Amino acid sequence: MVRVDELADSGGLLGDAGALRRRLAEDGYLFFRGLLPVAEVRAAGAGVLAELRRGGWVDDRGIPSVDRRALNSMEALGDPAFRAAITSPAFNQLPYLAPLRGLIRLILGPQAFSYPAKVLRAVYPEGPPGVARGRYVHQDYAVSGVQDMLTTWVPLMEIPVRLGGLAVRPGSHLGRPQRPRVLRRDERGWAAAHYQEGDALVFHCLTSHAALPNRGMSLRLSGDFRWQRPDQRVPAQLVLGPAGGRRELFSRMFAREPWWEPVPAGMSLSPREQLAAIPPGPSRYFAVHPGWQRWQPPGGVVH
Ligand SMILES: O=C(O)CCC(=O)C(=O)O
Repeated sequence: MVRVDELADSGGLLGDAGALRRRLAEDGYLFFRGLLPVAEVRAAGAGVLAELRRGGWVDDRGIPSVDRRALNSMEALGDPAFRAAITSPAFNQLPYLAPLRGLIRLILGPQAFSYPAKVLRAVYPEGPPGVARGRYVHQDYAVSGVQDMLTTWVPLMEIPVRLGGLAVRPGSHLGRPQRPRVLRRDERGWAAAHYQEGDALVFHCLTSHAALPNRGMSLRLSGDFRWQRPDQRVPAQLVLGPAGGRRELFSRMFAREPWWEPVPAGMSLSPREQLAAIPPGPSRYFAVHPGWQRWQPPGGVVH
């Protein structure tokens, strides 16, 4: 098992934009215990699990199927049960909940928005063949090509370290870009937590992170929700969906829900490969390592 340090809880900084930005600039991440209402997170997790159970991913006792249905989320999207889970209202609602949205807006600015494209992770206990992409040490700048994009990683169930939650490397946002590699067992300097429903981990797009191996007996369920300011270029696929629809992804399904908020009007959308091919510009929060001027997007998708 990888030995990890405990994430620092930034709950005491809630409401203080300056202090939150300073902590983010120092550590590259912010962690909050119990930020989100447990009932909403539990409903999202239960809804996701119910869909996956219907599709045979787990049995009635929650034991994962012997045949792994998918290693990564992209592959999982080919499965109707996973599609039902990722399009469920309770899961989609999470980034629109006021404690999370309000927190991110305090840090990024009042117009910051979450991409309608969200990532659901249903990670099987680790075993060959292959290693899930989330297990590679990587930085999310490759996902969007947007400087100062923030990722929020939200556990949809209790996730002890043994079940392979997310680890971040504090301070790594101040370093150079990393080549993707699977996090080694003997590495030091990483931090994670025994996550509970309601917790949220926020990290900067230059912060190195990787999922720990799932050495448990159940699927690990979590969601990634990403955020940016509208006055920067916006990756089209994260707003319109991977197939490049004409309208905001999910707007047809959820526009009438009381929690839905459309992305800001008049933004400038570009293909994300184009944005992610360019080195990041200056950050609003810290001095970017000059090594980023030689940034090359990783060959394969590793987030
Ligand atoms: O949860 C995982 O497996 C990986 C998450 C991740 O890489 C991310 O949120 O960017």
